[in-house]
Amino acid sequence: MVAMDNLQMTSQTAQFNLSAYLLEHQSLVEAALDRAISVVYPEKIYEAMRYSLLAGGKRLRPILCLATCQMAGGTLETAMPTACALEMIHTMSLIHDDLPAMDNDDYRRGKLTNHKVYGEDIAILAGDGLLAYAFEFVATNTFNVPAEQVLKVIAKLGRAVGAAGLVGGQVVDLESEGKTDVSLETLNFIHNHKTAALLEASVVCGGILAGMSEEDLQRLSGFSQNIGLAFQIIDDVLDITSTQEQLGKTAGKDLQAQKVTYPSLWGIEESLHQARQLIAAAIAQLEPFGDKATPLKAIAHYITSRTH
Ligand code: GRG
Repeated sequence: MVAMDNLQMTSQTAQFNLSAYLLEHQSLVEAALDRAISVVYPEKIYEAMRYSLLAGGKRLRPILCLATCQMAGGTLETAMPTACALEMIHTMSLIHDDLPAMDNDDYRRGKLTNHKVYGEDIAILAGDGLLAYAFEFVATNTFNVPAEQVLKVIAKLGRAVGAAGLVGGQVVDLESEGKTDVSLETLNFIHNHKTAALLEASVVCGGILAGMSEEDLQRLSGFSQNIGLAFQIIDDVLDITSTQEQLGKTAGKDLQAQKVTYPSLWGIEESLHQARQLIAAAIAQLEPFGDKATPLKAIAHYITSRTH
């Protein structure tokens, strides 16, 4: 188990009931995702899309989007379509990542992976269907926001997903497979793109929807890039220290594949130290937002104390 983050928390953050906040927002997101996709002809593809989308997960990306929009004075309703789209994009990336041509995993979120249930052909198409629908969903379901801001959100999501984001990170990850001399710079490139890019888009899109200034969006971008990298460092540590039951996916995969990870470069203690430093730097970016930033600060602390 990862040691509890020992950063000094403000009394406001310490009093905040993060568990209740996460549960409440998770259940709103679950309901919105359930409503977003219904099963029509050809049923098989909609069932495959829903199978992975509704398989649980922490819903961290949608919650970050909702929390940021609320911090900036926006409503949950304004941000919910984008929050759902973020989860659709994240889920499709997991479906494709688990395919035999990529990570070849049998379990995800405690269930058989999409291709194990529906076959590789349908799993690829379920990912494609979720990706396309994510953009359609933002464009057709976001109300009471100027079209220019919705366009900015769509552009931000597109950049986070494509070769400048997740896809680019995955390519360098694939190229690094089997190599033992992967540099810290390359490892940072992989995770800034594979993991941090979508977390950054989650936070920044919440701010865009609420009409935040460019200066504030820059702060949020700094905050989320730092929490993104910290999240991945902890992910690497958990791969070593947790069980399959805790993770909901195969544990110890990185060690088995002799993959270069943060703990393989730094060791576990130093990895935890680096993650805490990134969280401290992230939280410093939120200071101008005062107490309104309490949920985002608490989520940042949670990243280093989570066990799955
Ligand atoms: C995006 C077009 C497109 C294609 C996919 C396969 C691929 C390209 C990218 C891989 C992206 C990937 C799997 C990154 C890992 C991100 C990560 C840390 C996942 C785990 O996130 P959690 O812990 O998972 O938030 P839950 O299940 O809780 O949602």
